[in-house]
Amino acid sequence: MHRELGEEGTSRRRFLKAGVAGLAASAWAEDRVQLPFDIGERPLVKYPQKRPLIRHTARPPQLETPFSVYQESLLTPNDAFFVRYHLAGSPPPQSVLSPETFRLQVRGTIQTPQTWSLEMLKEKFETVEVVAVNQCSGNSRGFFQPRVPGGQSGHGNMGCARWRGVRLADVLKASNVLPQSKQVLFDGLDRPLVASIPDFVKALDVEQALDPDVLLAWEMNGEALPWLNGYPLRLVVPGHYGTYWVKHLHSIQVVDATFTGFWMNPAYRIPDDPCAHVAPGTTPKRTVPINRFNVRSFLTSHRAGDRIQPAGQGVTLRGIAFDGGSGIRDVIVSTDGGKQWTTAQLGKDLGRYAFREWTLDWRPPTEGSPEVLARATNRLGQSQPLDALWNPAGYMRNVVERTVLSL
Ligand SMILES: Nc1nc2c(c(=O)[nH]1)N[C@H]1C(S)=C(S)[C@@H](COP(=O)(O)O)O[C@H]1N2
Ligand SMILES: [Mo]
Repeated sequence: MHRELGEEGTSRRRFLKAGVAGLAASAWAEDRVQLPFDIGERPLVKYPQKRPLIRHTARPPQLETPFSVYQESLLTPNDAFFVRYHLAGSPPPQSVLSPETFRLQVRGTIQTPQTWSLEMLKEKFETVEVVAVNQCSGNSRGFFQPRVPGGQSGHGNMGCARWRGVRLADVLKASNVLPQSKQVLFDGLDRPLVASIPDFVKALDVEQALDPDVLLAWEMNGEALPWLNGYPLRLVVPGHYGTYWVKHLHSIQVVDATFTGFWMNPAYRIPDDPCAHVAPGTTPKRTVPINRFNVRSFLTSHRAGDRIQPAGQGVTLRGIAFDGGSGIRDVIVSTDGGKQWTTAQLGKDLGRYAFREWTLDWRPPTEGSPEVLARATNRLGQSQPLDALWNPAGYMRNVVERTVLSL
């Protein structure tokens, strides 16, 4: 059974651990957390440059941000930012990621193939910044009913950071993209360990790749990218699911056809339907590559089961909302399970790709178990469904979440 929304359990149990898995710091005991669904128990594990995070798999490392982090600050600290990899040969060892020897190749249907060092990129092109959310397509997959295969994650496979780098468009223009070009392929330095697993290569249409908001970034929240988040260079595709944000990026290839590599087809595809859903248990007739985020919002100030403190006084409910880049128009909040709704106050605007804070001053009732819902609408008028939509890969959950509090 689901515990209503909420978060990974706060009571930690200590388990004896026989050895050290993967890159995790050596430890004989590990803390464990309970994500708020069946089969949601996971270890909390510390990796280099990271605080203890919720580990889904060790090889490759897949680490989820504990939800309490979103209450801490609007920008997700680097040491708490989630980590996602596909290939067993990930992350590439630090020894091959030296900024001195690192090179980015640009080739394909362009007039001028180029090889860039980090230094040269920084010197030659204008440095720009964007605050943007990175969210995995399967964020919140663990809540899907009926269940679907794939990482059963809570809501912590998302984060918002200030990214700094150069525009991909500037780098492509310096190579003179030929008119027949259709797509741009991105490859990182991680590798499959067996030949049957295809290398992780992602494609954007040329028009998307020339969007001035797409960056080649080396910095996150004012520091070099952490090793596990793509050091020394990654693609940042604001408003688009994390699958396109290729880490340890070392090769850009412009092509004159639609790329059909495994990680574009059949992987990371959604039903070709405005809401990307099909009836539970069925298979979509047509699919398209996953692309922009739909609208989401979360309560971050309180967790399921939290007692409202101090009793009998007004409290402020606080949360976050974001979408695929139009920006948040409004957030409405209900504290009675969805009967009545009040418009929340929006916080500082860090840009149309960022988490937008919302707050609502509220006087709780004197009895009962208030059920809090938040529903965001973006500037295109798109909002969140009250009933969860389903698709076979467990992508793009954006139902209005419910949090039951106690008095
Ligand atoms: N090189 C490389 N880049 C990658 C991936 C990968 O497996 N290898 N996974 C992608 C996916 S699916 C996601 S959700 C994001 C996660 O970014 P993060 O690990 O920095 O949080 O990285 C993307 N970039
Ligand atoms: Mo992802």
